[in-house]
Amino acid sequence: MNNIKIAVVGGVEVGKTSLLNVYTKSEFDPKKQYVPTIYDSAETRVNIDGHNIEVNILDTSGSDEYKQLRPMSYSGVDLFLICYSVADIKSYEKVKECVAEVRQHAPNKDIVLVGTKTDLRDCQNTMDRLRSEGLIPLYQSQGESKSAEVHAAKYYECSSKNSSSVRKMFEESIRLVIQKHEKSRSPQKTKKRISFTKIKRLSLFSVTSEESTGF
Ligand SMILES: Nc1nc2c(ncn2[C@@H]2O[C@H](COP(=O)(O)OP(=O)(O)OP(=O)(O)O)[C@@H](O)[C@H]2O)c(=O)[nH]1
Ligand SMILES: [Mg+2]
Repeated sequence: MNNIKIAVVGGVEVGKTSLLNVYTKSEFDPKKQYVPTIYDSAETRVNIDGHNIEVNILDTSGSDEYKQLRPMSYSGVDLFLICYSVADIKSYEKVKECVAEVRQHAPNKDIVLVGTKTDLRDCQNTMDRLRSEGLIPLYQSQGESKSAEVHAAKYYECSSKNSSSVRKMFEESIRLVIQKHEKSRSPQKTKKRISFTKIKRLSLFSVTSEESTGF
């Protein structure tokens, strides 16, 4: 396996582009003006467990304006990172919708759920804003339960602002793709043959037992 394609999907402003920038360019500038994405991509080369792999990462728009356009880039994607911000309940509630969209176009591909902006749990302004709305940030247990609910392969939390866990999240996701690919290439024929023989033996047994009981 030489190439892997990953798509980053999720609500508006959850930090998808920032994840890409931190991972591929080690770049995060909190003063940089937010620019909504329509469609973008980035490449990087990694060596994981001895595999030298070119990773193509697709950056999608979180806006519903591009609902029709977004899935056009899903072809050939190996894994989807579905992102929500831990300081944005709406983006958390949108996860199911994002998963449904992805599953409709790529039903057999793995999904990894990513809780972004974890630094905001320690940000006084964010905490005050959430409190004024009668809210609190989303915690790890809520991410994990959402992950189980949507049958994601994994759940990760990270912060682009302090670079926490971004690399780990991408590398573990790439590892998932490699492992799935290797599993699909490993010989399953012996297993299948054994189970076929077993079925034959079982059906012979049922015929014999039916005959012996006189039916
Ligand atoms: N505090 C904090 N802010 C972040 C983090 N990641 C992104 N941001 C900020 O959140 C805003 C949106 O980030 P983007 O990465 O552009 O979000 P996006 O999901 O790509 O947005 P769309 O392209 O519109 O869907 C920007 O102002 C970023 O600086 C993070 O980890 N922590
Ligand atoms: Mg973006």
